[in-house]
Amino acid sequence: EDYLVKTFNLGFEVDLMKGDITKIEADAIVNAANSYLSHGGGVAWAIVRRGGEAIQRESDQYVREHGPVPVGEVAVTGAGSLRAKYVIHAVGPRYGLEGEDKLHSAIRRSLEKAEELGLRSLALPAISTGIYGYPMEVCARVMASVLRSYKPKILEKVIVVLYDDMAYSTFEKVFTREL
Ligand code: AR6
Repeated sequence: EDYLVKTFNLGFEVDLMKGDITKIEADAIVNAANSYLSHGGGVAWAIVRRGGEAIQRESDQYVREHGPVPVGEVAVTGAGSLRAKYVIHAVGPRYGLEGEDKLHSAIRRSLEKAEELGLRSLALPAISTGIYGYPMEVCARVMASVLRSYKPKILEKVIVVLYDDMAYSTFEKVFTREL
């Protein structure tokens, strides 16, 4: 079961949770996507499995219309049958090929896009730390840095959702030190 584990107050609320992001109640959930929005593995696959194929179809249409999503950028689709209103597909960097600046950008653009959509709450996974190979500690540090410098307009709550104990304890350690 999902349960709230730790809250940080930065003027807006940051919750660290351990669990499955597809089950989180938030206005949007962020997906760790690739540039082609081809949701074949990891959290992307879990989102389509639970939210339905409409998310993949909308993603395919997005890429046909706009071309591939650049690394460090985001694209938005509906959320199918998920509880969220939108999925914000963030394309993170591949470890060794693209740098931390792109991870910073993918996270920051996700927050900005949520605000453009008029949303109050957003759930974020540990982008780039699965198939794309980034160390959990690096992702935690980059996410802390984005959140620390972020000045929200209407966004009230960011829920960072970690899939396992190792990921959770790494984020807790880094966020406690840096937030
Ligand atoms: N809820 C929360 N976190 C999850 C879940 C879940 N249901 N499932 C996995 N994670 P990854 P990437 C964690 O591989 O590294 C896909 O094929 C996982 O443990 O999903 O950015 C895309 O289509 C890890 O810590 O994303 C791209 O091709 C984190 O989510 C590529 O993978 C991210 O792992 C993107 O790779």
